[in-house]
Amino acid sequence: MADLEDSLQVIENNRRNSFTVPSEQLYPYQWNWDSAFIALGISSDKALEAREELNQLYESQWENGMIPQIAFWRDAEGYFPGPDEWQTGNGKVETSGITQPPMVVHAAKKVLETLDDSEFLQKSAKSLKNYMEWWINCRSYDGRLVYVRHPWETGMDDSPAWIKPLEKIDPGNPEYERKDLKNDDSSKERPENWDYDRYVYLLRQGRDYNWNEEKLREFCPFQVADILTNSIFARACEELAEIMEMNGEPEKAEKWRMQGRKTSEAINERMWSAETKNFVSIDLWNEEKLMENSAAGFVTTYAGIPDQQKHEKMIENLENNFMGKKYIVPSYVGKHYNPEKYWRGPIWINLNWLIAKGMKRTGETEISRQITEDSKELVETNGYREYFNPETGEPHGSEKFSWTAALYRTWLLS
Ligand code: 2M8
Repeated sequence: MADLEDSLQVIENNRRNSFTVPSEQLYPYQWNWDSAFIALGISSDKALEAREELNQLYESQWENGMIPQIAFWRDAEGYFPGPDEWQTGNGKVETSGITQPPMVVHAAKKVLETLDDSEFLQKSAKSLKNYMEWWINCRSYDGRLVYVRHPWETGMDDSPAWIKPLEKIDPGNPEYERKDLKNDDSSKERPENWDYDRYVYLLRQGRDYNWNEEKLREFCPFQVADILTNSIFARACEELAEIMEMNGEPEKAEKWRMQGRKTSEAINERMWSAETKNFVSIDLWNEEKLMENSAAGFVTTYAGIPDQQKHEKMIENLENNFMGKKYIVPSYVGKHYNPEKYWRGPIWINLNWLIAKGMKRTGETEISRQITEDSKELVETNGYREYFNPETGEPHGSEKFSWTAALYRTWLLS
């Protein structure tokens, strides 16, 4: 039976000293946005552990401000690519050389609402400001939209939106051994070798350029303004402003509020597709909109971005194309839809959480309620699994998956 105590148990069992692994089975290290969702899920009743989770994440931050996607705090078997492949870190810990969506700002704000802790406030303010500045300095051409240079940075690894930009890459025949294909199910559900060859190509290119962002801006073939990352970034700007206020820095707060507005405006101006009736990502090499109908577009509501007209069209798309399934919200609909394949259709609890929150923020309370109810039912019927088939509710991927347990708790606690 899923409940507050049981979900906490999942997280505690996945905790390794000061951080929590997404799941021991598949992902035995600390992941950036997973840790943020985990901290969020325990922020109100286990705030000290949530603080520890985030402090540990801050410890992995690079001198240039980037908080990496993975921090390899322990030796573990069973994950590719591990530290030997990335060959980088910050001197304290080996890490990957890329990042993930900046959910950590929201998580830190939540912990700061529960804990009166000036040391953690100062530490968060400094670390998060450096991280957000890194996005603008190293990952933006116009100071408004930010870009990613690896599908793993988006968190939605094999989203069909990445097919076109990845098609431009000829990876040759890279040698590597995948470790994620643990059984027949994962072989069917995880990304294809076609995708992995290109993931590895981009990783090795980053390594060859010594993770130098300026050089990679010149040469990296995958440079995408991802709609999910930009939406989370816009909201993170608002919340960093609040953290700056708490920390007695009103001028910096104003600067981040402005940044949030600038990013939101650019999203409305540049990332809307009238044809798809959704916000979409852009391939920055040729300014091409990546027209796939991904649930990532709905996350714009999480930052209150869509103007009225676009909002209405987008809800029409959501109702007509995403809500016909038994459970909502499938992560993608369209010609590459597969209800059991990783980020190509299954329901993910973190995406549902972001969309439910966004729908509430933008006045779509009934849709928000429905997403929340479906998500809870999926977990209560099938356990804290990594993803779910929207047509049958059948669970897939890792068992006892940390962010599923953590975000389920936020619904029980609200
Ligand atoms: C998945 O991504 C990793 C690479 O980062 C992988 O497939 O090996 C994604 O679902 C990502 O969003 C998530 O953070 C990570 C760990 O849960 O797994």
